[in-house]
Amino acid sequence: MKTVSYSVPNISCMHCVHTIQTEVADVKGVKSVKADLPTKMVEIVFDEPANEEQIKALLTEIEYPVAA
Ligand SMILES: [Cu+2]
Repeated sequence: MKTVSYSVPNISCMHCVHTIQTEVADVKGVKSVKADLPTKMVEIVFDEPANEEQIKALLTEIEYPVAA
């Protein structure tokens, strides 16, 4: 099990938070997703077969790219 924390600058309202949580939770292997509006951070707990590359690619695809 792995926990990652990403800065996602595009988070601007509760709708963003909801979209991110719903989309990332659908990835196989993801255990929990917590997006936070005030800090614009997303904390994700996952296990195989999920991986960071895949999660970051998904966030980019839904227009919430992780800050470099
Ligand atoms: Cu929003």
